[in-house]
Amino acid sequence: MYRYVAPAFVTLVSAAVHTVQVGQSGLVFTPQTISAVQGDTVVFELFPGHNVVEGSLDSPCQTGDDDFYSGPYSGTDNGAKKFVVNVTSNDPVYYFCSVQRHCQSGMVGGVNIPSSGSDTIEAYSSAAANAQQAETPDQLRGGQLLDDTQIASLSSSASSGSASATASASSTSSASSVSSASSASSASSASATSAVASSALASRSASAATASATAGAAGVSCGQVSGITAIVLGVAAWLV
Ligand SMILES: [Cu+2]
Repeated sequence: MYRYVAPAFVTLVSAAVHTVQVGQSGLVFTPQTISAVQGDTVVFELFPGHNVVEGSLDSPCQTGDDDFYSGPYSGTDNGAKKFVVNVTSNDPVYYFCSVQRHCQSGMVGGVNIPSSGSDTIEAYSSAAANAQQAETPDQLRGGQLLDDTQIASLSSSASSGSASATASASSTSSASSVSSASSASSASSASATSAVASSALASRSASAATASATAGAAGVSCGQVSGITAIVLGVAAWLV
């Protein structure tokens, strides 16, 4: 007599590409804050006379050794200079423009910034107003300058949910530093875990993967480009 055993292993990967305009509308990041999850990508479009430097809430307009910096604006880019940073955790990340007194004037922004309490972007902005001087790193770090073709391929990778988006996102994660430490349990790994649990229950059915993919999509907050990859590996074994 044969028994049909078909456990399904599901890996769910979601990635979004978020675009932030740096100085297109004056001394502001547009949007000022975004929500992103580990594995997402942030594309900073640099406009004349601005840059983006990662900082911390405790030291407004100052940067740390592991923080990202876009490098200076070259003078001819006008939004064509795109600095791409990988989101390596779900923790808040604060950043500012270090040109002249832009930071003190409120040119600050962030990822996953609390909307209430003492850590809001307004709190960072008002603390920045009192900073003596904005700090500019010596050279670009913590991200990559990519051209439109490379950005497009990044976006299409994310929307098709291919493994390459994940691979390129991880490849620079050691150098990049959207946050100091990656959290042990990301939203995506949590989704993957629940997907495995669901599929174990559903066993032979692909519906578990569909349900989990829907749940994962709900977690993609920016939504400019989102991709969901559900890789279902069904292992069927015929046992005597
Ligand atoms: Cu600026």
